[in-house]
Amino acid sequence: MATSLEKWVEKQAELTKPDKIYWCDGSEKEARKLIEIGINEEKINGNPIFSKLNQDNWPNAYYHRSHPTDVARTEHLTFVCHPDKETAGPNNNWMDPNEAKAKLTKLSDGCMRGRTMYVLPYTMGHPDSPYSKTCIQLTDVSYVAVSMRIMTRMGKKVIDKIGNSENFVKGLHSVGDFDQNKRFVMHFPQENFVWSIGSGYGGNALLGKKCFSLRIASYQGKKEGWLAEHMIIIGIEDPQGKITYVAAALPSACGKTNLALMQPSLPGYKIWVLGDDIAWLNIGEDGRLWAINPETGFFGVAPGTSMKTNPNMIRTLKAGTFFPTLFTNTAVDTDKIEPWWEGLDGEIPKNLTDWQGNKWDPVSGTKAAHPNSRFTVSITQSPTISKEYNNPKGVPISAIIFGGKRSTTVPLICESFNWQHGVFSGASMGSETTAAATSKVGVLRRDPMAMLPFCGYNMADYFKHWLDMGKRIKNPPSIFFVNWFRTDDKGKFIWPGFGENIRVLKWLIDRINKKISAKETPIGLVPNLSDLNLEGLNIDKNNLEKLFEVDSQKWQEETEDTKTFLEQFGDRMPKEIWNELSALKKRL
Ligand code: SAT
Ligand code: MN
Repeated sequence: MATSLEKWVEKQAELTKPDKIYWCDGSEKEARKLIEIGINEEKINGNPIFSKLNQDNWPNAYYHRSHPTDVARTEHLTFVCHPDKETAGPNNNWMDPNEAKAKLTKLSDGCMRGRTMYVLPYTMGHPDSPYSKTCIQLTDVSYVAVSMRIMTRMGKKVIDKIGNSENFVKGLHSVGDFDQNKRFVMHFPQENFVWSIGSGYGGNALLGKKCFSLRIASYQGKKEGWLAEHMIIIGIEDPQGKITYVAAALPSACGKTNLALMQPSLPGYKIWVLGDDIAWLNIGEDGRLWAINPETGFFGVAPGTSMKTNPNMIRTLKAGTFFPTLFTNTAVDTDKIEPWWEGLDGEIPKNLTDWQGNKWDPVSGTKAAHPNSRFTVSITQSPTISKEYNNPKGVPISAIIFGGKRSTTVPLICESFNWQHGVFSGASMGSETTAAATSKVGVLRRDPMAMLPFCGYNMADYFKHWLDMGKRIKNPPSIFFVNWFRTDDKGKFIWPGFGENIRVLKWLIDRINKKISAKETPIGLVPNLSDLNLEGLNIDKNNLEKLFEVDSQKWQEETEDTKTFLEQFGDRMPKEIWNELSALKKRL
């Protein structure tokens, strides 16, 4: 007798009509075979899916060039299909589930013809974790199968675990014919189901990532009493060897990965990485908040990554284990057959092919690597992986950091007065947009908790859930706000960032440990300059003050913008959030 899982796969195959169905076992041998298939058989736009890079300098590394229209998340084609529109909220595109399915059924009819359907069994989270989830994704491209094997815990055991139950998260993915007009990423939270067609790009196609671990999982968390967040997880070790665990939310392409792999500039400090993108936060038996990273890899932005900005990431990329390392839409040095991107160390190679496969002309003014070109690499290759990484329980979180990319207004760091105030600060956070999504870059948008594109339900209910969680956590973490991106009169970043950010984290740890006081401002607590270790930095006094300046006029404008944003949610917005806004206005 076929299991529920087998029946489900069969049913999807009847619709999509692949030539073959291949059940992945997650083995190393299989990954090699999939890469071979990507090199020799499958094609995108007439090009092979993978090509081999220089194995001496970049061990086990492969190059992938996407369809030229398929380079980032497509938020306008991403839908959350609750039965009613209000549950999806103004923060999501909504379509009636039946209508969405009818639409996708039509588009999917025969979409895998001539291709192989790969069945990917995986868990998000350690299989022994009480917080992990069991999942199946179907896909018709080796690139996605290999990427999922890096990013998740994939293996045959998952199939045994599912047995004949229906209790697994389902993902159906096909690249279709890459037609943007037939591209959709549809979520069905009531059914734990994601259906994606027309794109092979990470956030649209690796369905365990944003689609499940944030959009669907955030809704599960709301029902089950936990949080799925767009956060890194790190352990900060001080010179005495004490490790403080912190989770931090920043919008896509705002330096999360750099923070997660930071090589601190202050002697004696170390940063241990547990995750660079997603955290699942549960309340432990001890009344503290515990975090696990559901993923097992980094899908990071390549441009700007170098031995100067993120040495630990370069080491990770070059570590070469049995996991392949993928580079997508970077440029390629055609002499050395190596990946290249703007900001990489060393001289610009003489002969480069750009991300679209054309010979690159340095005076053309174009970028050789796509600004959202990416690497996919196993976290296990990181020299700074935390010893707690595989702990099924996760790690206890002492602080939550929210951050955005703001050239003005927002100070380098600011501590919230309490949980409710912190939730309000997170809810009102704004950030300048980046190349991680296909929209205009550099405009300010409100991006609460860096979750605007990823919250799978009405954000008013989400804020309420955060407030409720706060009441249930006996020892809630302190909440902080950071902004590495404030600029001077000439438009240059004031704060050096990267490894120097440890100075900001040190202040945060000193605050948690109640070692120092702080200066009260209308928006929260900022450092007394004397408590910050600024030794060896060369920032002029004016600019230094600017880093912590809270300009009343600018903040009044900020509250107006926040008010307009929050008003979209109407009566559903918890009154605590409005109370915090009024209190802030009064303090200003
Ligand atoms: O959405 S992705 O996972 O592809 C990357 C990001 O935007 O954070
Ligand atoms: Mn992200």
